[in-house]
Amino acid sequence: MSEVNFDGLIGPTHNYSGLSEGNNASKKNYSSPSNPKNAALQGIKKAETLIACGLGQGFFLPHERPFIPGLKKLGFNGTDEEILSSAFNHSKVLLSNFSSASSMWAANAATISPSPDTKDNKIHLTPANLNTMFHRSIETEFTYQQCKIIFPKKYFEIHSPAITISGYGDEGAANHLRISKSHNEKGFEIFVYGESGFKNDKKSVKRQALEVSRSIAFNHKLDIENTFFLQQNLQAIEEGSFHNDIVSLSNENVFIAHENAFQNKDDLNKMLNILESKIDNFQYIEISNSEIPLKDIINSYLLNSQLITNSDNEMQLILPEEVKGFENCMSWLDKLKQISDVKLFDFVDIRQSMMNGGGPACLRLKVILNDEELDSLNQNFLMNNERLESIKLLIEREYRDVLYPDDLKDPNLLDESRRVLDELTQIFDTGSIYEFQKL
Ligand code: SUG
Repeated sequence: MSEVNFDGLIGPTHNYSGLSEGNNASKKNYSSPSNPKNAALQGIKKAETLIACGLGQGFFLPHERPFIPGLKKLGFNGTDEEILSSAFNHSKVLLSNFSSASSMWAANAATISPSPDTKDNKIHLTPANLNTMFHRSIETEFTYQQCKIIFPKKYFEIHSPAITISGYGDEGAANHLRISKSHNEKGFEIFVYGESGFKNDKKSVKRQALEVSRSIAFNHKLDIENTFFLQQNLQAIEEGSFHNDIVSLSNENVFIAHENAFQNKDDLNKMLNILESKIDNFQYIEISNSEIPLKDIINSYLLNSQLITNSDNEMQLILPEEVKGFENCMSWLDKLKQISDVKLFDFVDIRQSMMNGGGPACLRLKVILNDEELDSLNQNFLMNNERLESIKLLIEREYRDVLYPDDLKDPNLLDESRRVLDELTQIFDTGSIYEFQKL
């Protein structure tokens, strides 16, 4: 069994529109100029780091943005140019919502349960409904379509997105952890939620409903004894941990979390006792507030790193460069080497994504597969040198160096984006999958 990551290829409209309440970076960088070309190349370089570790690497295609069909549904009409300009004049925020490149954060694309965990030995996948933030909710349909193209029915059960409960949604793998002796063994799956969808507590934005998490666990045919539900710490949410993958992470037998990651210590301890007794060499590493205060965990994105088992069977952490600015995080990494199986560290520059609150782990959807399942994937979505080179050339040629949120109304940007997507469908050999290609 091995880990393959599908990253969201960063699209040509990457921008800072301040759309995500509760996400500090998104709010802080509102209306700053973005650098789409640089962003996309940084994302690719991060993926290449994972390839160099010996892991399989795929990409999801960017979504069609600005999304003209969505604007039409709201009643904007005329030529594309007229639609963009009347939407912008009606509300800049509205146009930004239909123009975000947010599908880059593939950790929010879906929740996946690998085959050793499920009763029918199929891999179960549920595309996230992302209902809490409008700009993200419009990703679901195209993600669902892509999943059906990439992951074949013979091995994958692809569920329709979960129901939405008032303002709460499902944020996919960003709120899901798996712990197992090794990738091969049946694992324990942890679903992390913000609140019950039926509690109307709007003090802070809680994105994931308990009931939705439960429905996914149920649909994925998991063994209830191996499934846990933990609530995100409410203070952590208020301070900016809008997803659980900012304050905890796991890989095989290693589970790392900040002291303030989870709300209910009793639930956590009960679960830890079970994991301790069932998993050989289970390593739970808790970071205390005195070691690294919650605010530094959130600002550094230390735990939004990708913890992987590389092809030499060593555990390796892929961290954002920003961590180097935090002395307490750097000394904790020294300690981690001494006390755990995690021995290797790589730092990646994904600053453009970080400025919208997306670290290394946000940019990828992790899929655990055996060889047969891996061979069954649509290989056009998996990266080799040739495909990566074609994508890089396209980005160099077509992406803008600089983009301001107001540029989203520029009809040339729409044309450029369509050219990019059109060419990507040729590189990935998908046929016509975008709405504008079907006209
Ligand atoms: O949903 N940012 C994303 C960041 C997602 C990070 N993902 C994980 N933690 N797994 C979000 O808040 C900002 C868009 C803007 O403001 O323009 C944004 O959508």
